[in-house]
Amino acid sequence: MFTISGYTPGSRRRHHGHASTDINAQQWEWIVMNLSFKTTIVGVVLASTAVLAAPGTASADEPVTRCDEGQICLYDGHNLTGSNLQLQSRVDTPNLGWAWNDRASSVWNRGAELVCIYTDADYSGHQYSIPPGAKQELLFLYDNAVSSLSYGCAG
Ligand SMILES: [Ca+2]
Repeated sequence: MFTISGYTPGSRRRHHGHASTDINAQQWEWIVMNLSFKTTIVGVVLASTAVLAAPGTASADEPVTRCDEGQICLYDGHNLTGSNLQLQSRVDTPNLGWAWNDRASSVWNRGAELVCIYTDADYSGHQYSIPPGAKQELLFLYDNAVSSLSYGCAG
């Protein structure tokens, strides 16, 4: 990465020795070490900047916990991990469809009202209500089982 043009260690310049500004082998080593030290520092600074920047910056390989305010989000994995599905909070969903039927393992209700999840389509089967703002783990009967969902639990 770092190159100093016009100078090569061990080249003929060193052997002439008449100019006091010539860089000897030891000095050259010091320069190289110093440069690589600085390079390392720059690398570390860049790395820590990247780590600090990560939480505020959505990137493609970040876990998908994203859920817009006002939405109801279903997650493929527990603890709001894996793929997610965002649903409009005021819309009832009688059937989650083939892609998300019996799939969710956690739910984040970012809507303003209670949300009910059901293990069968058309608001039947086991029912569980999730308060507004709650992040809900789906376990046992509810894990990989949710098939419909109603806003306000009126379904
Ligand atoms: Ca089901």
